[in-house]
Amino acid sequence: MHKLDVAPPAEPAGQSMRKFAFAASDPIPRILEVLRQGDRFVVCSHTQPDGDSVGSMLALGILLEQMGKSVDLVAADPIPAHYSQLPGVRAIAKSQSISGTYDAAILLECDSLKRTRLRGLERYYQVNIDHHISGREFADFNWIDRHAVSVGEMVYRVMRAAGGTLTPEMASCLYVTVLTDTGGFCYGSVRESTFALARDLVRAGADPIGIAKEVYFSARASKLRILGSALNRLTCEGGLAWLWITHQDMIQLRATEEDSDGIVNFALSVENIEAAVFLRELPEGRIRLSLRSKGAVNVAAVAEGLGGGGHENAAGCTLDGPLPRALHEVLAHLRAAVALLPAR
Ligand SMILES: [Mn+2]
Repeated sequence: MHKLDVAPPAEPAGQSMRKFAFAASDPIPRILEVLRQGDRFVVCSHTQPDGDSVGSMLALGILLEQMGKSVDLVAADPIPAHYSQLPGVRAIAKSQSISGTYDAAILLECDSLKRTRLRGLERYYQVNIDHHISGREFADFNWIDRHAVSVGEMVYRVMRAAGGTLTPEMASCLYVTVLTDTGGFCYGSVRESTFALARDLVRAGADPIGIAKEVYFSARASKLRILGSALNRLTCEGGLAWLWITHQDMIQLRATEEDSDGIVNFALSVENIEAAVFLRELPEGRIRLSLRSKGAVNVAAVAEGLGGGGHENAAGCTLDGPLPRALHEVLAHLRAAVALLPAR
């Protein structure tokens, strides 16, 4: 992979050099036209990258290299530890801005340029590849497939259409996208074709056991201890579940912010719960809230009402402390949202 800012000196830096002309109207042939017509690409995804963002960036990077293109992979945040063993992961540059010369910027699983927290992207021809319900057509070219289990599945389809080679490295990266975005083949858009895809990836060299071990069975002990603190406080009432950790807990258990990722999902996993909230006291005393719902409650609307945002089923916001006050405030909003649901 090329390093950032290695633009050829003959051309002005920091802009897209090409205009793309399309013969096809289907998204995959059009994406292929962009990839074939361009020479230099930058591939980005969202902040706090997850398995789909990391895996799909890496797989698309491998495909572009197979096509003889130059590609930079850039993320604004560090790659979480459980994806650090993925092939080629060190090629992902951590940066806050993009300034090289590229024919196009390819944005994976983002609903806006802002979602990347990378400055400078507006100068480039933008390709948006996403599979979220909340996906938005913000780019020059948009391909949103809400039935795809992961953006990795979409990259896989591009790879097949391009006549690329499914190497063991690419297969491993794509397998991670499918595994994590379906919660281990449990949810999302899982269907028969998902298993056909997984089979193809395993046949090409992805190691399902090794990958599952990295992703699900390599947690730091501090992650489980902080989870334990939160679970001890789990409270369920009227379709809502909530739990929290204090800054003091974080210090005592030597837990990191990454250790607290995903705690909210345990609250949501309780039977008869419609929505869950996890509160984490920040060092400066403000409170970070993660909201989740199983579908009926629009937690994005709740978060927006509190100055935050997100997706219908996964959202967040930051409130002033102290913690009991923030809890009281979010519960008032959530109870109002649950009260609007049809009787169960
Ligand atoms: Mn995804």
